[in-house]
Amino acid sequence: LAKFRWEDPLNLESLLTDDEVAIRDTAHQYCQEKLQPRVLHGWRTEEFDPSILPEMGKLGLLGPTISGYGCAGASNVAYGLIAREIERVDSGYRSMSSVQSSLVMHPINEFGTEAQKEKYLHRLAKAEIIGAFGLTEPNHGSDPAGMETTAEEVDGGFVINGSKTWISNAPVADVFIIWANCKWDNKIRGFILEKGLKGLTAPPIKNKLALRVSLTGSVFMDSVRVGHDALLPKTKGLGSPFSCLNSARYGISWGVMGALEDCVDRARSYAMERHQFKRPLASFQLVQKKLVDAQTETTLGLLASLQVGRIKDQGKLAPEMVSLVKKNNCGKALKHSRAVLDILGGNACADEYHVGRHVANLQVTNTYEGTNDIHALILGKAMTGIPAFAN
Ligand code: TGC
Ligand code: FAD
Repeated sequence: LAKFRWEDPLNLESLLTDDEVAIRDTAHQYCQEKLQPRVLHGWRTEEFDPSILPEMGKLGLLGPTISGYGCAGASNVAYGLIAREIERVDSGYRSMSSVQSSLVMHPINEFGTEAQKEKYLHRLAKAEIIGAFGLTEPNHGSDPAGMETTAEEVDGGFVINGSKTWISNAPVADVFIIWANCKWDNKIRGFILEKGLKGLTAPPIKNKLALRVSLTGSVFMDSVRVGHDALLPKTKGLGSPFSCLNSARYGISWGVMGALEDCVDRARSYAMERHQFKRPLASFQLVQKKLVDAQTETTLGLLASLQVGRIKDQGKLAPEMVSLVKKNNCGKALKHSRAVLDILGGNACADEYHVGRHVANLQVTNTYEGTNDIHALILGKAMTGIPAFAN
């Protein structure tokens, strides 16, 4: 009989290519050796560490699925494995890197001109410049179709007016992918705005209860003038930002499983060492059940994301597949990280034990890029043909 390995119960490892294993190992080593020692300082201070994204860029971890422009041209599964390793340390680190890769580099690669790709992609891949993605607005989160940000065509280019909120990386961004309703045909398009433009400001949102190692901000655009070359010409309609979300949501589905794996590892070790009633906590049935339930969901969630990644690599992805794994994995990560946190007893309250930090982060991952309930409605529409969110 084969030996059961609780760390990888259904042998996910056997389903990865050699290249994917190598990329995963590079990411794992970097994250454990370089990121993990910095996470508590970042969490306690909310200070942005400007060396982190360039370090990731040096290892080829940014925009890894893009071919050319200094990017690795790796598989979507490799991208997922990277997200899992980064989020094993902290969702905020994964957030700053996945915005750069999926929400800034991806739209430029997908919807940009050759000149835009040449101008931005190399530098984004090395994180010489940092990007942000502005879709959410103060009055329009789950319902971006109602956005109030506008673009008006004027002599020599466009004028952009509006505001965005809860935008990852915004306070340190050099480039902003901003989605705006174009006044001339009422269609939503993407624009590349550069830091320093007159009328563009991006103040931070401080004192967050989660994702404290990554910066989040608002973006205000008061008659910001840009040239015609700021338009991402292949964007047209809400499907364009949503197609970027397909990529980012897919990455999150892997990432949150990494965070849950870290919670399980830590809670299990704690339960093995800590004694009550003259026995290790790990000997109590209720404790074992919490660990097993969490590890089961991690195993199933990772295999589901692997299958979605393979389908994505074959170019046969339906967006609803991404909704399924984003919804399931984020919801399960939140629920089971919360359950295994109980194993730490009073120490759950101490940030050195790390699990509580993951739990706080996982509330946000279950919310951004479409809340758990919004993904239920996307899947409900697919099952019934009836859109529950539409008028
Ligand atoms: P709906 O009528 O369903 O669709 C409008 C057009 O878009 C197309 N479409 C998609 N295309 C590609 N991929 C997808 N996933 C797509 N979903 C829809 C659709 O075919 C249609 O095309 P067309 O040609 O017919 O016009 O639009 P709706 O307004 O009814 O949408 C409803 C809903 C709920 C699905 C949508 O609004 C939604 O997904 N809301 C959630 C919003 C969201 O996810 N925001 C994320 C902001 S970014 C973020 O959170 C980054 S955090 C990053 C980090 O820090 O890691
Ligand atoms: P709302 O849309 O107001 O929803 C509030 C509640 O109502 C939710 O529970 C929701 O599920 C529910 N609800 C809404 N509509 C329905 C319905 N039809 N049926 C049933 N329930 C419904 N956005 C970006 O564009 N770029 C970023 O980089 C980015 N980064 C973020 C980083 C952080 C730390 C956070 C917290 C958010 C970020 N966001 C970003 C925004 C995020 O995508 C939104 O917060 C999210 O989409 C939800 O929108 P909302 O906050 O306006 O909530």
